[in-house]
Amino acid sequence: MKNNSIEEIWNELKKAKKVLIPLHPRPDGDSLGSCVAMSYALKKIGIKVELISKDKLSENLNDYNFVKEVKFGKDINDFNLNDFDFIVFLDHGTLKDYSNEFQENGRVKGKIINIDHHDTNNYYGKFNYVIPNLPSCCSILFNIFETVGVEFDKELCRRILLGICTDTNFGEYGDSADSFEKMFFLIKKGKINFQKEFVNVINSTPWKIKKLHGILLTNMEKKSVGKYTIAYSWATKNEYDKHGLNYSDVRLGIVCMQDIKGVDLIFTLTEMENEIKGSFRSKGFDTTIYSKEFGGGGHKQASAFTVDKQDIKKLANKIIKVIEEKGLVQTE
Ligand SMILES: [Mn+2]
Repeated sequence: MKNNSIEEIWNELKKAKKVLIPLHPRPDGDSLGSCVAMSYALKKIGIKVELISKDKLSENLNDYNFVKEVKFGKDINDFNLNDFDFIVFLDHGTLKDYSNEFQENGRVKGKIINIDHHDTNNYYGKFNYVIPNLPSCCSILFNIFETVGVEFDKELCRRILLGICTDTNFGEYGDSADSFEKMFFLIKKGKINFQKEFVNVINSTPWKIKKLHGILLTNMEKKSVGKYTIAYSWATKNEYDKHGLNYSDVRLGIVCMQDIKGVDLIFTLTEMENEIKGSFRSKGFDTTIYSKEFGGGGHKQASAFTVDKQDIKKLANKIIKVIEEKGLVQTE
């Protein structure tokens, strides 16, 4: 469980002719931002890049012009990996969403560069650079590009800024000093119209997400665990189907419950085609101790898991039981 140095990783990358960069499943703004930023920096030094995403982005992210560089609906297994010198995994806390065949292929492991900020990351790459106390993967890329002397032109600034803004909610979560320092630099250096290009785009909520919020707020219940209060809710496929949500949209559901006064921990369950997606959020308590119990992970303040389709209310009760057993553990 040891990191390689930034220089070591960059020197390896520089030798490459072609690399594959997959966005993570159900990609968010940090996944998109870090992948298009890395792709941009590599293309500038003459390296060919294949940028792919199995899943769609949430609707508001599609407004960014660099989205056109991503080939959607493509999986790693759609490519002959012999054609690539490296597969660069950015913002991937785990590879467990990829097929076993892919993970167990030793030849593939030798090609993996792992750059991430999830504390559940198990250093799955040949080359690893995992910094769990940085609040976004784009924050790590900022450090990498700064160290190796990549020029921060307007386009690179925009791409990195997207990941920082979305993963930290404009500097609110995690190491705010790190986020604000980098946001300040990027906005100034890139001469970016922050409100128009970032705040208004990221904060605009699509109709279908507002409808999902409505379902979640209606179903919401609360429960006392010791001296703490948890709030939770769920949305079944039946309830939201007519609004046409995709996997990436679902993660935006829980946002509507984050500001309830007197609530210490929240979770939502959303039924998908063949599985149920669970999300946890808390401002002061570790959520990963529960999500790990259901095969998931993420950050202490925000984590998620996916389980096979089952009765959604029974699942909610199972989760409450786990929370009662483990108790609430303060993050600091
Ligand atoms: Mn991230």
